[in-house]
Amino acid sequence: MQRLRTFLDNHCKDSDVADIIDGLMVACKDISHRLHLGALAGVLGSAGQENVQGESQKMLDVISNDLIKDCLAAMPCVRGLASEEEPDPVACNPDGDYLVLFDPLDGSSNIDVNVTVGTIFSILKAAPGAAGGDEATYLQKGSKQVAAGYVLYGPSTLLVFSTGEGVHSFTLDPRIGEFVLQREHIQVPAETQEFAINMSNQRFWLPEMQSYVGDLLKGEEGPLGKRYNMRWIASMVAEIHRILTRGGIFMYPFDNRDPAKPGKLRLMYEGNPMSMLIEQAGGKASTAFDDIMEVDPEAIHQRVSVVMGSSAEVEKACSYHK
Ligand code: FDP
Repeated sequence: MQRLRTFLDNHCKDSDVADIIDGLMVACKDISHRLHLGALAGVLGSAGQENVQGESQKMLDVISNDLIKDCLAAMPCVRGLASEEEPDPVACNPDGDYLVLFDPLDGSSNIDVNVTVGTIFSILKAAPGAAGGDEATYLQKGSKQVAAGYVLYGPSTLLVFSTGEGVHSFTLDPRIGEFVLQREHIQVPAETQEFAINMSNQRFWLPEMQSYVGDLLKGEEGPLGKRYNMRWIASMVAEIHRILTRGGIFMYPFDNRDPAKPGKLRLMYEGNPMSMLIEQAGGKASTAFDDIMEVDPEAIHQRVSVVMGSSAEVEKACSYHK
């Protein structure tokens, strides 16, 4: 049995990054505990307010955000943080070298129905002298991430992360309160017969995406020559975890439902960290036109079109957009 801290000490070149991941898990264990208590913890339901994206916040969105914020702010190596639930980046310790971006509780519309949700994080190096509250210092491409990961709160609580040398997963053992190593160097199979997309948005997608998904639905009689199965959990962490476990393709493409919101997912704390994990595991992550991790960010809460998973299938989806 290998504990998370031992693994980080042996595998992380930078002890600050090890400290951040280890420290974040203090908050994530607390979130996990509250989620598993559910109604007994009195934390279900709406917080009665909206976040910066205009989405209604759940009580647990707010609690998780506060827990992670407090945890990071206490770390000397963290210069600043940015969260889905914070309108602006928050300065922490001026001498810290790192910026942490996170979605405290992704898939939170699933909380009240007791379905898997997760915390997503991305770690970037801060530019010398930049202030932790300065948005510009966060606007780095995904390819600059020094680490990324998620914690999945499901039947068991899992941590999956990469520091740029493969993807590893850990399971929280509630009997000892520690994350223990489960799988090292996870690989996504290149081929798949499973796709995930919210089909109710079909009429709003680009014609190219409609044509690709149309061909998936034609199965073995269509041009792709095989029968596909579909999954939609409506929780990106659960969806990406399934793909890291058995392959698949996950898509949340840009659509024309609301011109002010061309896509649903956020680049800096959803698209980029998940892309790093998928690519470190041998998969591909694209906007359908370009690599997600090569998108030049213009704002902290920027949205991105997402097509990621098994490499051969992502390439196929992208070929419809050429
Ligand atoms: P949620 O809004 O519940 O936080 O991050 C956005 C996200 O969930 C993803 O986790 C999930 O994949 C997607 O939105 C679900 O979108 P739909 O509501 O369109 O199904």
